[in-house]
Amino acid sequence: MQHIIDQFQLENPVLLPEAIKVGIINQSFCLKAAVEGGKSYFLQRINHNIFQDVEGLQNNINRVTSHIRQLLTEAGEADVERKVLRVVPTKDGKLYYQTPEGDYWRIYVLIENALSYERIDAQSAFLAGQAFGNFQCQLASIDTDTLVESIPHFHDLAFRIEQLHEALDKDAVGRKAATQDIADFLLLCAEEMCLAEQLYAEGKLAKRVNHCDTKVNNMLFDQQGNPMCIVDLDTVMPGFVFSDFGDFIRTAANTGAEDDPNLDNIHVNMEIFQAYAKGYLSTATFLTPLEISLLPYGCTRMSFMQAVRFYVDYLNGDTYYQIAYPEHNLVRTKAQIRLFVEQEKAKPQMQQIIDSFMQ
Ligand code: GN1
Ligand code: MG
Repeated sequence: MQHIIDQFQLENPVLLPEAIKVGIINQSFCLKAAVEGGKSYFLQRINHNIFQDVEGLQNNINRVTSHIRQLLTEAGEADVERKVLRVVPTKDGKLYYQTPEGDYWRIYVLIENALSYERIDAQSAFLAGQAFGNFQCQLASIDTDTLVESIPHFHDLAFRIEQLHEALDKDAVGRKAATQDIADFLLLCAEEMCLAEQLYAEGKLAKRVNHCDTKVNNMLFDQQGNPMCIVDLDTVMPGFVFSDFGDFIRTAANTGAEDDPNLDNIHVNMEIFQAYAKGYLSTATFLTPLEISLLPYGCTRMSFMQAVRFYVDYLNGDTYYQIAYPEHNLVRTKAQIRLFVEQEKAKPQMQQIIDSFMQ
């Protein structure tokens, strides 16, 4: 791995890479500074089966981080380097390194003394809502033509339903028969959940630049508990605002785990929902009344889409997500379906909360 590290413009020597577990797509390592007071780095092998246009992906990230850095600098922010990621170029000025074997690697400067959470309380959810609303405002001034879809049709639910039909038709590893009830349920809800695609086709809904992976653990907090930096920018691309609102609620306002084998653990934490919505609506000033009124739909949409994606991967024989045990994607699917059902039940209450902030 030393050969890979040597390709990049690091400011100081680093210790041997330590594998760290973040996300379920890329492989990540920490490169701690080998000298007192030196910089540490975050090394990642990009999963290029999933991100097939690595050049476009890295250009997106560079575009977004440079843009945010400029806005923060203009606003006179202190400590800008802890508030936005910095991509480390290779010695020949590229944003990634491709090995002779065809693997892709990239390095960021590590943001030290940062905390990330799998679960947060209501006060942090409020601050996180403000921070994500603000992030979307910052991205609003990026010309969407300068970004590529790093994964084509990533949060296009109609496309995900097509993938479901294909996976069912193929039944690549013979998992369909035993899970037919799941397929039936997902297909039954599909049309209603594609409301955003329908409104977009009718010209009623706009696309905006979104993060598209606003899981609670993709926000770094400082030691005082204030949101500092939004990370994991692989999927920043144009989409519906529901992606970012919904994915945060999907992960932060679930009393169970994303892959909880005990479905009874899974409920909507309304306190977190309320706090996040309040924070988000205070900074996401660009939202139209239609977008605001559909935020509860945005939550059910994202849990539903995640259920479809996990189930498709299960049917396809686990080719996309890293799994920890053979039935992991099925367990994930069932947990996301339960969350979706719980959110459907909580929708009227969610709507009331949103309405109360808009009066
Ligand atoms: C993947 O690897 P990670 O945790 O950043 C996925 C997200 C899913 C998430 C589910 C590129 O994100 O869309 O919501 O798993 N990212 C991609 O945990 O597919
Ligand atoms: Mg991600």
